[in-house]
Amino acid sequence: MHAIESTPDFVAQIYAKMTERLAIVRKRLNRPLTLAEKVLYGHLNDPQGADLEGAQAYLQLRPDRVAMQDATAQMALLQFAQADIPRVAVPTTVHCDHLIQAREGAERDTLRALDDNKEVYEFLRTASNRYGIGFWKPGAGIIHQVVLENYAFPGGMMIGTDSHTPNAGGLAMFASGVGGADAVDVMAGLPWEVRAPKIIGVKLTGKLSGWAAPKDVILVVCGILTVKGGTNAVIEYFGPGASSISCTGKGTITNMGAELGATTSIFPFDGSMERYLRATERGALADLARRYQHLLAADPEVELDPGKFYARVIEIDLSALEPHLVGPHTPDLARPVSKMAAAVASEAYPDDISVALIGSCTNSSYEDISRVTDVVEQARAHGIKAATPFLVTPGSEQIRATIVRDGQLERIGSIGGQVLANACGPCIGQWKRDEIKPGTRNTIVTSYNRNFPARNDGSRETLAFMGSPEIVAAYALSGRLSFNPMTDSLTGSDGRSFTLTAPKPAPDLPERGFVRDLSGYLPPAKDGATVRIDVAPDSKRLQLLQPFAPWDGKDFVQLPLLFKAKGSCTTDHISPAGPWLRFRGHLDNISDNMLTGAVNAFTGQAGTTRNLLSGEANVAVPKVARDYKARGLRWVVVGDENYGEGSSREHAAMSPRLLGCAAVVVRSFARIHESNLKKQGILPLTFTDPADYEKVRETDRVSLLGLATLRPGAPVEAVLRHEDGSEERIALRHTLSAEQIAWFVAGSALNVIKRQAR
Ligand code: MIC
Ligand code: SF4
Repeated sequence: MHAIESTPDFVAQIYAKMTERLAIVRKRLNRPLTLAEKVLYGHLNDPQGADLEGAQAYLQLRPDRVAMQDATAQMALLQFAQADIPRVAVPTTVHCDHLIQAREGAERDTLRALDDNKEVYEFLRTASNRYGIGFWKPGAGIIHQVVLENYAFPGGMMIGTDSHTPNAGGLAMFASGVGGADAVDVMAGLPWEVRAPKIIGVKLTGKLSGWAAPKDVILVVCGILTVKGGTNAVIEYFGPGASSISCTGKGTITNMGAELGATTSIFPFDGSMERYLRATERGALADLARRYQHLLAADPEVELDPGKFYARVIEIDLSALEPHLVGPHTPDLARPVSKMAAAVASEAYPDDISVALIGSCTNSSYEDISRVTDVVEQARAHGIKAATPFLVTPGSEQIRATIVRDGQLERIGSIGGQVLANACGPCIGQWKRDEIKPGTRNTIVTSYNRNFPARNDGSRETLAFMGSPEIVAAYALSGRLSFNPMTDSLTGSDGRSFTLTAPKPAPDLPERGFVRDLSGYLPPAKDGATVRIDVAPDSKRLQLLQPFAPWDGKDFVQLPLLFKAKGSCTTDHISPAGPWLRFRGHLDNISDNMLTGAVNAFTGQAGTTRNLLSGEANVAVPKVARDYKARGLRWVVVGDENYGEGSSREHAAMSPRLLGCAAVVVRSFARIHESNLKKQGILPLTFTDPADYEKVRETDRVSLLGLATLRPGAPVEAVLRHEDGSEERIALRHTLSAEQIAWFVAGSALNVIKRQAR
C-alpha cells in the first residue's frame, strides 16, 4: 500500500523513473527539452511508443497524485464506485472546501455547513476511508493551498478535479485540472490521456517593486493571451525574473493560468521553492530536488534561444509592471489601475464598491496577507477604516493560524475586516449577502481568480473586478472603483488628505515558521474493504449512478436543436454553482440547472428556449430537454467560441448526457469541457468553417451522418434541416482518438473501464 504523503522515498522513485523515461525520449528527439516537456515525457506511459510530435497527438501519462474537492469528488467517487475497484492506485486526497456558505464568519459558517452537508461529508469521508484516500475535513483549507503546503513537489505530476489545480506549478509541479472521469482513470490505475500541449514560454526579467505583485504578472498575461489563448498549451515561465518571485507568488500565477484555458503552468525549481519546502517541513524533498535540479528546469539551450523551442515567447519586465484590475465578467479585460477612472466613466460601471474580498485559493499567502497588512497599517495610522465591507478568506488553517499568531489578522480586523472560513465561499457563489438587495447592479473587487457573471452571489448584476490583495485592500479603503491607489488621496480621521505608499516587500515565509495544524486531516483505513458507503435511496443530494446506454449504431437523424448559445458560455453558464452546489452528488436534481445561465442566441435571454415539438417559446432549457427525453428524442446544443470555459465540473457534461444530448457543436471548445463531453459519450464537434455557426436557425433539426465510420481526423457531415424544408450541409470536425470513439460507442468512458475491470 502506498503512503498518502509525498514521502522522500516516493519522490526519489519518481525522479529515478523520470530519468529512465527521459533517456529514451532524448534518444528519440535528440534536441534540448523545455521543463514542461521534461515533466511530461518523464511521466509517459510508453516513452518508446508515444507519438510525441503528431499534430493531434494524445499523450498517455502516469500522474503521481490525484486531488479532488468536495463539489467534484462526489461525482468522481460515485463513478469510481461504479467501476468496482477496491482501492485507488495512486496517492489521492479529498478536500472539503466548496460547500461552506459565507454568512456570519468562519466559526458559525463552518458549524452550519457541517450540519447542512452532513450527508455529503459522510459520503465523502466513508468513500475516502474505503478506497484508501486521505480526507481533509471542512474548515481545513482550500484544496490548492492544502496541496501546496503538503503534497506538491517539484517535477511531480498531479491531476485534480478542479481547474485551478495548476496552483502547484508554483512548486514546479505539472498539475492539471480535469473532470472526475479522468480522475477515475488514474485512481483505477489507468493512464491519464491528454492532448499533447504546445509550450508557450513567458520570459520574466527585472524584479517586482512598489504596488506590483505576482497577481499582476498573470493579469497581464491574461490580457495578452485572452481566455482561449492557453487552450491545449502549457505556460512555462523562465528567465532571471522568475527566481525573484516567491514560491506562493508563483502559485498565484500558475493558479490563474486556468483563466487562459492552459493545460497547466509551471515554474522551474529554484531557491524560493527550496525555502518553501523547508518551511513546510519537507527539507528532504528540497535536498532531493537539488540533486535532480537537471530534471526541474529547461535545458540551458532553451533559455539561450527560447524562440526556437517554445511555440510562442512572451516577455514581461517585472520592473515596469503596473498594478492591474481585470473585469467585469471576464478575466482577460485587463486595465492598469491608472485607467480605471476612465473606464468607470466610459462604461458606466458603478463607482461605489459594495464589498472588497481578499484571499481564496489564489491569493492568501503569508506574503499576500503581510502586504495587505502594510496597507491596513497606513489606514490605522490615519485613523480610518475600510470604506466597504472587507472580507478575508484564508486559504488554509495553517495560513490562518499563522496570521493570527503574527498579528496580521487582528490588524485587518481592526479596520473592519471580517474573517471567513478557510473555504471557497464567495468565490463560488457560497455567499449570503445581506448588505445589498439581490439583483441590484453593483461593483465588487476581489483578489480571486474568476469573475464570470453571477459567479460570486448568483446575480448577473454584480460586476466583479479582480486584482492583487494589496490593491484590493487599497480599494477597500477608498470604496471607489475610480480610485487610483498610486496617486489619489484618502482623507484621514483628522480631515487631512494622504496618499498611500506602496507596501514594502513582505517576507514570503513567517520568521517563526508556519503554525502546522494537521487536525483537519483524516487518514484512510489500512484495509477499507469492510467500510460501508451509504447513499439513502430517497436522498435529495446523492444518487447512485446508472450507466449511460451504449450508442445504438445509428446516425443521429433530424435531432431537435435544444439550444444555441451566444458569446461566452462558461461552465458557470452551463451548470451554475452557488445554490446548485447542493446537488453535485445527485445527477437528476442538478440537471434542473442545465444551461440556465447560458444566453440564447435567438432571444438574447438567459436559460430559456423554444420547444420545437410543442411550439412553446421561452421555456426553461432543462424542461424542454426533459420533454424531448420523455418523447424518446436525443438533441443537440450549438455554441460559440471557447465553449465550456472555466471550471472542471463534469456536471456540465453529465447533465446534458442524462437529459439526452447527442452532440455539442461549437466554434471552439475549452480543453477540460471537451474532454468531459467525450468521457460521458457525447460527441463534441466544431464547425470546420466557424461562419457556419450563423447558419443554425432556431427551429432547425440537425442530422449527423456517417457515424458508423467515425474515425480520428475525419470530418463528420451534418445536415441542418430548416423549418421551411430547405437543407444545408456543413462539415464538422472532431478531435476524438480511436480510444475516445470507443467511449462514444460504449455510452461512456466508464462503461469501458467497467468492462476492463471485469
Ligand atoms: C471553480 O473555481 O470554478 C471551481 C468551483 O473550483 C471549479 C470546480 C467546480 O465547479 O466544482 C473548478 O475550477 O474546476
Ligand atoms: Fe475555490 Fe474559488 Fe479556488 Fe475554485 S477558484 S478552488 S471556488 S477558491
